[in-house]
Amino acid sequence: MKRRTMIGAVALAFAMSVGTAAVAEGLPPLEKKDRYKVGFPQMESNNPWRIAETKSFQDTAEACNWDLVATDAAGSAAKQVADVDSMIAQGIDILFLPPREEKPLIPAVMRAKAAGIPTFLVDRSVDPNVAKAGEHYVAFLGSDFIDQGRRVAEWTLENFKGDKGTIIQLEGTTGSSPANDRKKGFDDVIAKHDNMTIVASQTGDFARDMGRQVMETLLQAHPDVNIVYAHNDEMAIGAIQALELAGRKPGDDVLVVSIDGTRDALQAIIDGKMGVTVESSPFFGPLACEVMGRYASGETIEPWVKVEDRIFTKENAAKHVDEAY
Ligand code: GZL
Repeated sequence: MKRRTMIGAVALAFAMSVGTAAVAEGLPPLEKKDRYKVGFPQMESNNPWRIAETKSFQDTAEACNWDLVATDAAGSAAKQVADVDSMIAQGIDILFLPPREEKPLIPAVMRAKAAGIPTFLVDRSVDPNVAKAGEHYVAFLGSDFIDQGRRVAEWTLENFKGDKGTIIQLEGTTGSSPANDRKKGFDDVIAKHDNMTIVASQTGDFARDMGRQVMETLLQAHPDVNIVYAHNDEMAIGAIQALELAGRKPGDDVLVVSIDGTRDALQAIIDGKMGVTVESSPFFGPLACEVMGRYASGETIEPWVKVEDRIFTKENAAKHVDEAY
């Protein structure tokens, strides 16, 4: 650790002396070398999206000369913090962190920086009022979750056939940046339309079975629901199961709309049970490799390396279902 901190300080002094912008003020540099010890502390593996993301890092490791240290926090932010601290102690060269929730991982991000380890946040971010890209971590690699929520709402407004929309919202993991922002993006658009009402909004923790259970409960309280907005496809599939168990016909008397682009969601769209899913790609391995290479070459990385998302509907789901995860 001491050696690494000293290298960091020397590298920073060199960069400042020759006037290059090799690293933004205070960020640990990444020296160029043949192989890197890369930390990837995954938050959980309870859904196809998470599994696809982890596989993307594993599949990239050899091509990018990584000795990958990957862990699984099984849905616990506290365990994810412990996993980060363990990786710091192991002397990783770089950290790619998908923070499960916006706040609990911030101290670990600070400890990585103090240890001279550059951090990139992938797929979720941290509270921007506390930790900032370019200062505490290098950059966030991920989608625009507000825009995803906005696009789902706009598609819903264009394609809902009824006069009055009665909406149930299934939120993602409480305190996570995708849940916060997908809610904001959707709610802000819906609020502008008097004929659309969100009658309930509750977390299903991005999980299929919890999504099903929450939908069963909310359906009892709101039998007049005719739109279900799920923050991810797993909860949307769970909601479809709950609706069918209750004798409803998703796609006919309830419009189900979602985000991610999983294989099961594309199949549900093909089967007429889901209306739309806005893509949120889990394939971060190659992007992490490319951005890491730029950083090691001394480039200043933009604070948000934004991933562009497609939209899947009955017009194109069949074309893409075979490539889906
Ligand atoms: C989005 C990611 C979300 C997915 C969910 O980048 O954080 O977490 O949308 C996953 O499926 O659980």
